[in-house]
Amino acid sequence: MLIVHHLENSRSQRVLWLLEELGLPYEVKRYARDRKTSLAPPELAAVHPLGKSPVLSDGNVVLAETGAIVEYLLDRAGGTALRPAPGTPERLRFTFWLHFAEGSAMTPLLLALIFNKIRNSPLPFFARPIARGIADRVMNSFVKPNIERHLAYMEAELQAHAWFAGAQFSAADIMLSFPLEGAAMRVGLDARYPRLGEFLARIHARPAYQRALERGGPFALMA
Ligand SMILES: N[C@@H](CCC(=O)N[C@@H](CS)C(=O)NCC(=O)O)C(=O)O
Repeated sequence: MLIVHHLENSRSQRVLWLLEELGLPYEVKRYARDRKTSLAPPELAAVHPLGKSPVLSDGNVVLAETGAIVEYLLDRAGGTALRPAPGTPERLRFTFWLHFAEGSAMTPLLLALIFNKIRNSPLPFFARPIARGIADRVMNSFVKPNIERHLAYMEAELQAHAWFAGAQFSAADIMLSFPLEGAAMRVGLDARYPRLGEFLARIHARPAYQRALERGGPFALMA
């Protein structure tokens, strides 16, 4: 039996969604974040030494890293429309976007989360302007420009293709949902990114996405 070790409000939501799209049976083991630090509880480190989510167990297999889990599940499902055929331009696009999601898109979004936290943390009054000044400078000079560069590229690609890999919905769209939901929450998807906003509306309307929310529990990303 496939078991998804699912941390609330986290990347593991994508694994539940993929499983619903594939129609594979699975169990969900839910974990709550620490209320103060938002970190994963120690029980997750008992499942996998990295102590992060998602983790997938399948008999003797214990696998971390969302992209690896996605590839594992696609292999396990056999022929599926969620991964384009090898040797096609769509397959190369699929591979690119699958890796881009965690390899590039998430980095500045994680930095935005950290610097927003620093900016809003309770500090002595004399330290507050210094902390805010540093946070704002890093956000404006490095973090936001990188997020905007990524969003502009994704927007342009969706102007040319219905989905990220091409004409068909694929697991690459599932991988990109998390950085795009994170960007919508942390920097907002303004009028420069109409296709990205529309992409989020389209994925949220998918029955499998809705079913995954029911299995995983409430889903709200940290600002
Ligand atoms: N690149 C990894 C990132 C894993 C990761 O950072 N997961 C977050 C959930 S969004 C986590 O477990 N955070 C809690 C913690 O670090 O304690 C993946 O895609 O699986």
